[in-house]
Amino acid sequence: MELGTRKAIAQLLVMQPACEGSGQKGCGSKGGKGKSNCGSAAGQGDLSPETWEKVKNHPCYSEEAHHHYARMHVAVAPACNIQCNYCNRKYDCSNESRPGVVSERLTPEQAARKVLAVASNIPQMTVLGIAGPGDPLANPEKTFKTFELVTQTAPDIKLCLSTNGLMLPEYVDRIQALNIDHVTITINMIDPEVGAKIYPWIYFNKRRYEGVEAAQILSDRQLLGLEMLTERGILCKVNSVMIPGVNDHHLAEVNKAVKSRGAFLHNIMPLISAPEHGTVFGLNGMRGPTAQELKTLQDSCEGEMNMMRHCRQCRADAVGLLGEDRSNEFTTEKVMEMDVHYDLQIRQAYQEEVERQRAAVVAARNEELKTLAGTDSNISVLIAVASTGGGRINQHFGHAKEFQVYEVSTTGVKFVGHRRVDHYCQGGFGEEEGLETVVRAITDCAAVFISRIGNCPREGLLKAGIEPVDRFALEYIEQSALTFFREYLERVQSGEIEHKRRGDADIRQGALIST
Ligand code: CLF
Ligand code: SF4
Repeated sequence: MELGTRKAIAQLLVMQPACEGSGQKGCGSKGGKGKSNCGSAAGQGDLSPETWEKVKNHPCYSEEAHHHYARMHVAVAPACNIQCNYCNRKYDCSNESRPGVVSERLTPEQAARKVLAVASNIPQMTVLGIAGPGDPLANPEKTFKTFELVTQTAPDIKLCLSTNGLMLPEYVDRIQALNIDHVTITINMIDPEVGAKIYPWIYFNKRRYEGVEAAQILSDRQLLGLEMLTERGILCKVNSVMIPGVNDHHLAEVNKAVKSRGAFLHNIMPLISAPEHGTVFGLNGMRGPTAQELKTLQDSCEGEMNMMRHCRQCRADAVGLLGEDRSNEFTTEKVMEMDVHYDLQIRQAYQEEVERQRAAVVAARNEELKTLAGTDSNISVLIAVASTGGGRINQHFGHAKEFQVYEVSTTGVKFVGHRRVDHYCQGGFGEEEGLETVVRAITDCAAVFISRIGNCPREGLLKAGIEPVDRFALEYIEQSALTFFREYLERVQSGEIEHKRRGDADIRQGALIST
């Protein structure tokens, strides 16, 4: 490697401390054949080498990868061919993060330049997704043109598509021809009676359909599209929005149906619903699930296939690691002025370094896990963690915009979700009200791991029965969680503390702020 390249990597690693390792078990299953275990040392588990190659640096398809690798979306697809009662694409706000929300719509040419600009600045950006703000396959020419341009100029970037599935059967061949290896279909029902409560209409074959008839057509097309993709070896993820009182009890059936058709991963996400979003569900006061309701459903489906639990319900123009949004750094105006220098060698060298560190973290976790071998206990605890990425506990309590939540037991440590919060520190001062929202978001956790914390929030958390832990600052999350858990069991055994079942937590919606 040339000296210049080495210098560039060193510089990037200093600029991007998030590229440090993690030891989380990967998610996913064998392409086309349902559940498998990705819990081996490097996260590969029993995936075939070909499948592993596809998922290892995709932040959505591998939970482990999401600590290290970033994705970006380009908003080239404004139109949609169906209406979902949880969607309103008119609303935009820089403080808002949810699917369908964007600040700028791009042409394919603008999008391709933006991809190069991001790839030059964020070498761990490995995936380009088109996810809206409407439906990519209701805008097929813009969508496929964008993918074509990116394939020509940045061939190492994985292509990813997210669709409602209505037009999917028509485009499966084109998707395959363009090497789009990852497709997400949002499937909220397989029963059209349930579907009629979610979709007021669809527009198909130059005709508008409503009610049960519309839902039946949509469901048939979604399942057909899924089958066609998996037959061709394309990895499919199914997203489902959990809508309490509408499809919450039905999603286990959806899970079985998509598994039997070869879906790789199922992502059950909470409904985002508030009156100010102007959606039908929001205006009708439909609530989203609580944290425990969501986890219970995900846990119940996990026996059927692997569940994605790290989804951040991104904007259609999101940029960065999941859980951060750097889209403001890459507006069209800024991208046009940027000196774009896409260097494949630098990107590859950077990613090799990420892989080296990732493997080291997995090894550290596995070593720590050995200390629990032979321990017999049915206790499990949830732990909230403030992290900016890299699998490390590296964020000040007051700066956290979200907490990652892990469940620890004698069998190991697993990522179970994230909780968005308002910054506790506003303008350098802690907010009493801010602490209350944090406590509500992580009240089901026994401890919160942070790199630092002030005295006021420390006392407030202790009062709420949540132990603030800063002694693992900058250490690996999973290794630290296992150490904490081993000591927790010892403290319970000695009578120093009492293990209690904790309450349910709020899922805070739409508070991710662009930086
Ligand atoms: Fe984007 Fe979706 Fe591809 Fe990921 S997002 S198109 S698969 S690159 Fe990921 Fe964002 Fe969740 Fe989507 S966290 S909303 S699952
Ligand atoms: Fe909105 Fe997507 Fe539903 Fe279309 S398919 S209405 S863009 S959520």
